[in-house]
Amino acid sequence: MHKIIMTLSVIAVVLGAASAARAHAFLDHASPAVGSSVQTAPAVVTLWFTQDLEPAFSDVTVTNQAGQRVDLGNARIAPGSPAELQIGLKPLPPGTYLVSWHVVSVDTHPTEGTFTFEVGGG
Ligand SMILES: [Cu+2]
Repeated sequence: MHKIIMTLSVIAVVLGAASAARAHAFLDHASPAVGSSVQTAPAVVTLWFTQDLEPAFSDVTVTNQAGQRVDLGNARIAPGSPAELQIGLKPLPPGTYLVSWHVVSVDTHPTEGTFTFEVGGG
């Protein structure tokens, strides 16, 4: 019996090491896409990460070229999709917008980054 317990704990350690070695929550893709130019102003920015997020410590803001917030301050993890972060937007005039995100993945590792997208004026 003792031997079985020892074997199980070795397996647990190996599995733990494997999951710790996985990448942290980096941005996988976003909508609007990173660096893209869209003709229609989006109502929401959605970011998909490579790992599930810790909701209490994950946030995103969107600012215009003057540095003013244009998001609605309602960042949230999408229901049923724990690696997906969303935030609503005010009506956006043409311009370039900066998306700044900082998240903590479920493995407790913090990551952050920025990207821009452009709303075209024609
Ligand atoms: Cu990590």
